[in-house]
Amino acid sequence: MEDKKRASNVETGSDEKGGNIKRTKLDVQEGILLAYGNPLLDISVNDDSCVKLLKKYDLEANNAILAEEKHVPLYKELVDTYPDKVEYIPGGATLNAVRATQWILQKPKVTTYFGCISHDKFGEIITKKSEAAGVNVKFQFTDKQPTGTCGVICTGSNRSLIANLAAANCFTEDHLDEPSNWKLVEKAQFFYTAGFPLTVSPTSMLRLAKHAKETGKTYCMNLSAPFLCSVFKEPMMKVIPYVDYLFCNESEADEFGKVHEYNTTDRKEIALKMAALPKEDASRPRTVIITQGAEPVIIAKDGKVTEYPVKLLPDSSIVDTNGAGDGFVGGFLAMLIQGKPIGECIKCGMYIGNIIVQQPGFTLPGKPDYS
Ligand code: 26A
Repeated sequence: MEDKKRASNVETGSDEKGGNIKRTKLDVQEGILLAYGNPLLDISVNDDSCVKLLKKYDLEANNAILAEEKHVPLYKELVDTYPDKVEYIPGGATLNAVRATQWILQKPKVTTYFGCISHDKFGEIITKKSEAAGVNVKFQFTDKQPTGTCGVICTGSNRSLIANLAAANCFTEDHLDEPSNWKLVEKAQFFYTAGFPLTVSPTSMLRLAKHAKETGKTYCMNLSAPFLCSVFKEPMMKVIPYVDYLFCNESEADEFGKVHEYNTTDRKEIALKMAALPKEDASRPRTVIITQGAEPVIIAKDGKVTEYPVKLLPDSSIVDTNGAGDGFVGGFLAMLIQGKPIGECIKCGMYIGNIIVQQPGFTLPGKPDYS
């Protein structure tokens, strides 16, 4: 289906205060965007003295990894060392993104979210906050593991993410087969998964991606972390042929370029090569979107590259960068699902990214002031 057709119910009415937002409220269809991810509760500390912990646990200042045995005591140590600074914030990259989409659109249940949690306190927090944000959460539940957590260590403008997936790791494809859930899949026109679920249920991603291709819908994915590009290269490369919009940040693009032996450090060239990777539905060329922090966003499509400069913030207004990329995706998708041109998708993505870096963790303040 063409983007234009999808957006045929979008009016171009008079520009009231909050223009685009007001129109969106009326027009964008419930359940249009369906996402699958790892629901996690972020246990976040923002303090420069955390560099000691980074060293102790052999962590990079700016990375996202799966927790290993050696990281198990980290979570308690974070809480014990910084009792007054630790914050519990709903996270999980995909869930963050759809919360951002909801925040911009201010209309309940435009997005549907699948993931696995447990019936426990952290699961309850994630559910309450996501529902309050307007996300139609359809969780799978397990009693084998507690709800997943993610240690977030913010030092300066860096963030180190150490995910203990626990219940999130128990997600199974059966959840899609549940008839009421599959109805939601059929209702959706757009799909989004971070790259992270590649470590959990790549077959679920592939199933959604194939459904999107067969029905002319749009599939969007994120590379999400450098380790996914190398360690999970095989499942990733099975999904990429179905991906219409591929998001990543600078470190993921660099790692992707290395793993695929692109023999260049020029990110525009990497973006072009990623866009030109084989595609199942070749009639709809892939768009690659590379965010680079304060550097311009790179877009590659159809053998062409465009750069979009970012509005720079003074260092003093940056609180922490955790979730900025997810916020960018959420804003981008909020416009994409309305059939808006790419420039508007990027503008809205940047708007949210800019707000997120000025907040602790993935927190969205009040209502958007976006037009
Ligand atoms: C499989 N891994 C490593 C992960 C994650 C993750 N979400 C899903 N799976 N590692 C970190 N995150 C989330 O990324 C957000 C920031 O982009 C964190 O929960 C954090 O909210």
